[in-house]
Amino acid sequence: MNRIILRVMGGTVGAIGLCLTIGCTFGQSASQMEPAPPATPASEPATSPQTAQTTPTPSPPTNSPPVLTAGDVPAALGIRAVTVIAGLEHPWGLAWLPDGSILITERPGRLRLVRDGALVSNPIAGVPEVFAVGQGGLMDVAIDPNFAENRLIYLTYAHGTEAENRTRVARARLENDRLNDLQVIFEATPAKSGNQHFGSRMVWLPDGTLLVSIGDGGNPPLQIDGELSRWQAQDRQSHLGKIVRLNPDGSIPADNPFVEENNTAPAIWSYGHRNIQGLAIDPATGQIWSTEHGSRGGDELNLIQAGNNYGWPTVSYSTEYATGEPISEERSRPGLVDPKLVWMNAIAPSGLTLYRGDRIPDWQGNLFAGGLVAQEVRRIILDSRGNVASQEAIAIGQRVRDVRQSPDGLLYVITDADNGQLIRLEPGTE
Ligand SMILES: [Ca+2]
Repeated sequence: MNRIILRVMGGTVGAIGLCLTIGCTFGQSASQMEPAPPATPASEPATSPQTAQTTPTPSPPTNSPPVLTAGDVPAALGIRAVTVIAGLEHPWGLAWLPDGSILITERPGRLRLVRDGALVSNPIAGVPEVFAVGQGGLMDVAIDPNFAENRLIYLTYAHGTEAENRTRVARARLENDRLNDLQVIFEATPAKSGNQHFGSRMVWLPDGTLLVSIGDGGNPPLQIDGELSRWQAQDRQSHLGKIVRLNPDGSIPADNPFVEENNTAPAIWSYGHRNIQGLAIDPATGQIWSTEHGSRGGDELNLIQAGNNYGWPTVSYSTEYATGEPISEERSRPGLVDPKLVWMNAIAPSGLTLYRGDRIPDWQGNLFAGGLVAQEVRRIILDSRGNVASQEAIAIGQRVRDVRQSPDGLLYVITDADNGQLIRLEPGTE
């Protein structure tokens, strides 16, 4: 890992300069820099859908080199974490209903309801059967923008077997605490083996279409069609390693970026992704942000625009779990979009939210990224051009699976554990 860091320092002076201005620490101990690779590569991760309130007017992306960061960042001050609910089994995603109650998925395959501040003891009935192994299971939950009229909710989940599985999206009507009229609206193609990289975050665009992240199929030695599964991310006939954009019934929007091209899956919105588990929209600007796991190190924050190629695995800052060798000798290439931020040692980014609440004015327009390995929420402060200016850490002390803004303008976190928690972040000390 030292070798990798040195190469960064030797080759990306501009980025280091930026990094120094935000207090990145390249001098930490080897143990800090090189977290042991998890037996099941770590962490995977997350986000739930938010509905934008305004017409998007994204500012043009800038081409600054990514900010590279490693090690600790300053602690956020004046924020306390309050446990609201405990006893959730590996919760993965959450979404608020119009009445203020909260739907929370549990990865083993249950959909829970928090009503009036208490966990309803019986799970919601009617959830589809899921492939609940490794990183797979019941994943994200999203509420239809017209939920008040149609009662529709959307679920992402892993479906199939160890030998052959896919990320699916289904929708159903939530009526009297059960799901009715369940309908599978999307299934990623091709099928893959193993139990890694299901992606699965959902975000609504202001035009009523749905973005869904799909993972690349898994780490070596997993293969699809005779090559490493990770290369699916560069195959535009495959849904793996992509963000797809769907109409609410699963049909393909006529203005998706590749609908006119031959030999390209028309659902694709962006590609070259490894495993996006954080996906968020800025309701003020319509900008779409994502976080994705690198292999070993090299986790990324990206600003997503339709039709772009985000590079995996052609270019990457991360290294192989098994050998520590670079995934690629190249970290950037013309035509491939660079990340905005690279966590050189993994935080294992999970859920992502762009804060537009009014309870904590200092947080306006900041990104909040959960970290599974980091066991914290990273506050990411953007400058007026949408580039990363600085970061702070809100310690949680547990693997953070998702972070969302609540309707009342605070942030809520769920933690990835047998006894997972729903935690509220609010102004205060102690
Ligand atoms: Ca990338």
